[in-house]
Amino acid sequence: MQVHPEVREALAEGGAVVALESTIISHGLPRPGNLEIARQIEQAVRDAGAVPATIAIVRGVPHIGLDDDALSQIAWSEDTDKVSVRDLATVVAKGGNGATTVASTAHLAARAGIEVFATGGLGGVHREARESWDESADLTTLSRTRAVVVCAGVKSILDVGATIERLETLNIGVLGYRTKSFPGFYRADSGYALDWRVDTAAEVAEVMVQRGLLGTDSSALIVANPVPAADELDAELHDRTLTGGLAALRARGIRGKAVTPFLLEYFHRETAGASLTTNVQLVLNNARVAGEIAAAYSVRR
Ligand code: PSU
Ligand code: MN
Repeated sequence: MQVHPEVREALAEGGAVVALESTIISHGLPRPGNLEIARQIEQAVRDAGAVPATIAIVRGVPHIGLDDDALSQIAWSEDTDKVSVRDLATVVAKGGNGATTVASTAHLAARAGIEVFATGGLGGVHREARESWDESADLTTLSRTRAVVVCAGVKSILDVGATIERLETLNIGVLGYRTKSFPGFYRADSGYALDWRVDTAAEVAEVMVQRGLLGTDSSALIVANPVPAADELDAELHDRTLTGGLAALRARGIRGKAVTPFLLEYFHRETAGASLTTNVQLVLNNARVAGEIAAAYSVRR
């Protein structure tokens, strides 16, 4: 693994570091604007007082923290694969480029000693999973990976209720950040209630300390941070686009790791960019909160 000098220094001093995933950049946001958004996400982490570490495989080397060249490569190159945990060794062995999902980012971050991680939305249980068996490896990986993942819940393209049940089974804790409702990604409230609410980064840091003391930190903790009300996608537009996207998915017979990127792209196209604006704002918001949590936790240690 190649750890960026700035990240290595911060880790050595027990400073605040936030891991960022790269699939969201390569497969979740449209080119060419994705590069500038990736830079803004890193800046949001910095503004909150932490060092960003975007994670990706560049020419066969896992990178923890990317310089601008590597970030451009991941954002713009056509030959960057979406890489889950099971693909990591193969992409490295072949010397390829890989954008890491929540699962593989959390895995590499934990190996580098980074605990706090920001993303947009988690993968989860897909609708019709009873037939397709499509459940993201994000869930199983987070069940055995030490990480605090700040996200805006899961997209409504998934079976939200089933995903919440799986989080419970897999010992993945969920804290609502200033909410007692599980966020619905493009919408602030998915309609599902949460057991726990926290209101400050310091409160999350206290939970992190207690996880360590109690030995319950071998699985992940989700900090569910709703999109700000001003940035929500219109409810009616959301529902209409969701129905259309799921129908298009079925009609085209799309399967496996292509499902999530297909639906994201469908949303961006069909809402004429409105879902993209929501998506960018919620990621920036998550990056900021993750930075604040990492900063609060570094003070506690
Ligand atoms: N959710 C989003 N945007 C994304 C993803 C999820 O709102 O870009 C990406 C993340 O990298 C996540 C991955 O880990 O999709 C999940 O893919 P799958 O459903 O194939 O496991
Ligand atoms: Mn899947």
